Amino acid sequence: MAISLSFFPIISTLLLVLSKVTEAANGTVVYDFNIGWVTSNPDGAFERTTIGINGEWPLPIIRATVGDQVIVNVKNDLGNQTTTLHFHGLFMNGTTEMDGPAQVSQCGIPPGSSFTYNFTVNQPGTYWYHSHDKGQYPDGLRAPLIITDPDFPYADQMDEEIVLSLSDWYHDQMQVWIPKFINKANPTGAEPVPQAALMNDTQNLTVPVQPGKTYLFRVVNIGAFAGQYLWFEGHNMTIVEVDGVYTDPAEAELIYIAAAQRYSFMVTTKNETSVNYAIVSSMDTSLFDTIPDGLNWNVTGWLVYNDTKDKPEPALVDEFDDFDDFTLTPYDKMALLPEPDQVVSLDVIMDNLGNGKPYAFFGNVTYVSQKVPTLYTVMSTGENASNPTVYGEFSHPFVLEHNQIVEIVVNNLDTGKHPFHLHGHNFQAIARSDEDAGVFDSTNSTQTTYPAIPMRRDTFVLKPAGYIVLRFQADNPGVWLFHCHIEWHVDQGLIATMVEAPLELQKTLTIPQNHFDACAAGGVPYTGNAAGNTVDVLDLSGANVAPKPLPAGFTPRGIVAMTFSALAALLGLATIVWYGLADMGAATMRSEEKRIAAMNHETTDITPVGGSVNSESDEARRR
Ligand SMILES: *[C@@H]1O[C@H](CO)[C@@H](O)[C@H](O)[C@H]1NC(C)=O
Ligand SMILES: *[C@@H]1O[C@H](CO)[C@@H](O)[C@H](O)[C@H]1NC(C)=O
Ligand SMILES: *[C@@H]1O[C@H](CO)[C@@H](O)[C@H](O)[C@H]1NC(C)=O
Ligand SMILES: *[C@@H]1O[C@H](CO)[C@@H](O)[C@H](O)[C@H]1NC(C)=O
Ligand SMILES: *[C@@H]1O[C@H](CO)[C@@H](O)[C@H](O)[C@H]1NC(C)=O
Ligand SMILES: *[C@@H]1O[C@H](CO)[C@@H](O)[C@H](O)[C@H]1NC(C)=O
Ligand SMILES: *[C@@H]1O[C@H](CO)[C@@H](O)[C@H](O)[C@H]1NC(C)=O
Ligand SMILES: *[C@@H]1O[C@H](CO)[C@@H](O)[C@H](O)[C@H]1NC(C)=O
Ligand SMILES: *[C@@H]1O[C@H](CO)[C@@H](O)[C@H](O)[C@H]1NC(C)=O
Ligand SMILES: *[C@@H]1O[C@H](CO)[C@@H](O)[C@H](O)[C@H]1NC(C)=O
Ligand SMILES: *[C@@H]1O[C@H](CO)[C@@H](O)[C@H](O)[C@H]1NC(C)=O
Ligand SMILES: *[C@@H]1O[C@H](CO)[C@@H](O)[C@H](O)[C@H]1NC(C)=O
Ligand SMILES: [Cu+2]
Repeated sequence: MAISLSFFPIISTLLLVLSKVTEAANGTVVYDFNIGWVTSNPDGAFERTTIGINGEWPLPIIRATVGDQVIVNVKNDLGNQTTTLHFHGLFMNGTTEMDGPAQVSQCGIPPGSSFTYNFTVNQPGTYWYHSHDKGQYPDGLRAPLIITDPDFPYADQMDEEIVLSLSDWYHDQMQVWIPKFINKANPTGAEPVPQAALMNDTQNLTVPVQPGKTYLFRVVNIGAFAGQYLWFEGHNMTIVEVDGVYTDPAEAELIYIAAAQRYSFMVTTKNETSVNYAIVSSMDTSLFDTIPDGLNWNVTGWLVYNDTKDKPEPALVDEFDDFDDFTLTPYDKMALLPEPDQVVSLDVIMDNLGNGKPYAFFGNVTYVSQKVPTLYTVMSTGENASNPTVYGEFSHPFVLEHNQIVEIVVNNLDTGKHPFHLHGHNFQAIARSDEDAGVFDSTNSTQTTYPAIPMRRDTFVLKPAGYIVLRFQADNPGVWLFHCHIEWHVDQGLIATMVEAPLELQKTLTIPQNHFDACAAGGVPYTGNAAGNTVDVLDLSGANVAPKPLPAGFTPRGIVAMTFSALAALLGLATIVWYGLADMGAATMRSEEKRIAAMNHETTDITPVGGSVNSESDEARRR
């Protein structure tokens, strides 16, 4: 894989020429990104159209030093899709308008338009940037972002730094997948299974190492869906950072890195160079409803001590005994936050709506993007900005008061794992149940006995049919999403919106003109409530809403799944591979849809798979 050399940032150090005092001279790092289509073939199996930057893919790593001003000038050259960039894990403290999610803190940048991200980085460590629009980043628009720390506490224990990304990889574009996935023909919501796993956007990666040295690996899972088990044969890892939070050193043989998570760890090489060692990353197949024939869910690389020697095949691992991140201790020893002022309790539910398509819900609400970006609603609704109503029911808003202690409880009523991510903050992860523990019981003292020094990060895995409890302080006025970082589940609506200190924001924030220009160029309103009503902001008529649910009493997913199994059995299919259904013939689809229509008391509306099945709200939800 060619790695582009054409992206060296223009680093202009602001020399304090006029002053004889040598204050910290912080730099400005400028990146000019033309985002456009290129082709790539990272798994060597299929060349596909991919989103590149300045004509290249893999994408450049964004690098800066703590204290720097980072400016990313984006020009959208995609021609046929809007785009945005989110800088995952950066708090954007004081610059929530730079956070990136489309229809949340900005409008999607329309083709042909430009947009400037401008923010100061005060957090050291390992991050990444990615599109936060239309489920788009798995098409290639994702890469690491590294903030160097002159005061890195483990600097004296390491020799060299190595950035390593892990990813899943799909051969089709998201705009092809999403309508097939959120489709009546896929009632169980089986997520598309990736075609390959990648290490640094390639396979068979070689990592040249020297004996007797300690390398700091900064690993980022930039994938769309799959968590990855990672191990280095013959070497242990000493974890020192998770998601930008330094930790006390913790030794691990094998770690699990969910989509969007980051780990930094030190690996000390051996003193002799006669053998090379495999590095293996294995996609978590428990997330996949089916394992297609021929799928290799592993990707291998090597620590190469001597490139004239063999690169050995990795030994098989029977069971993954992965390190438990809940046991980590932050290096700064920040204590458990006090009892919460506000508790946000969210139940994860995967279910169908009346249109027969599969969605994801917090409680009874599946997220739908609103007509006006939520932040712009904050800025244009005056005192009503404290009233969640103005943001529209389907942005699933929670208004947080400035500096409140907030606790988020997430109960998993689904049987899959979900890596939950909060924008704008790290949270303390104060409880995580095992699989199948059921819902959190705040009256049970065993469950509410929290660590005195909880681990913190920005993306944390919720186990199947279990719960997590998170705490943070609302000390960062802004509009921040809380969502599962499996991109399919984002597309299905597994998102809530934290509107933090809106009245504070009105006092302090200025939205740059080029942000509004992007809205205007795309014909997107940028004042008023979620529905674009500027006169009566409590009147939400016309706001984007989810499709109607099935009538009460039905358990649609069960019925649909049953109907489907029966049909499948009739057709003599051994297994249901949903994306194969496109070829199953219209007759089958029709019976299933009639059944749903009957339940709905609606007229049958039969649309071929992959055809024009997107309702307006499906379109709206694809951010
Ligand atoms: C990596 O090596 C394996 C085994 O030789 C091969 O099947 C695969 O295509 C290689 N991948 C790339 C991207 O070259
Ligand atoms: C430079 O960055 C450091 C670290 O974030 C910060 O403490 C300091 O205030 C910054 N100095 C200036 C002049 O902005
Ligand atoms: C957008 O353009 C790219 C590059 O030509 C193409 O591969 C893709 O199919 C188009 N996508 C849509 C949704 O039109
Ligand atoms: C970036 O933001 C800083 C601080 O608000 C401002 O001084 C500077 O002019 C901005 N730069 C650009 C290119 O927008
Ligand atoms: C991964 O790619 C980046 C450039 O994109 C490079 O800096 C880094 O060294 C690579 N990592 C390894 C382990 O080769
Ligand atoms: C790795 O750690 C495990 C458990 O702590 C230990 O048994 C093993 O010997 C270590 N391996 C190496 C190569 O240091
Ligand atoms: C390598 O050699 C150094 C210096 O002799 C020694 O301190 C260290 O323990 C050795 N490391 C290993 C992995 O054997
Ligand atoms: C690498 O292996 C070759 C052949 O086995 C040997 O000649 C050479 O000295 C080795 N180099 C190192 C650095 O160990
Ligand atoms: C991937 O690696 C795991 C762990 O060693 C192994 O059990 C599995 O068989 C491998 N899968 C493939 C397709 O090689
Ligand atoms: C969700 O439940 C609440 C409380 O029962 C209700 O007010 C609201 O209308 C429901 N929303 C949806 C979308 O069903
Ligand atoms: C309290 O929680 C613990 C741990 O989940 C559980 O084992 C226990 O049964 C619960 N006690 C009650 C009274 O529910
Ligand atoms: C944001 O900045 C304010 C003021 O400097 C500070 O009190 C607060 O802790 C910061 N919050 C975060 C999440 O960085
Ligand atoms: Cu999820």
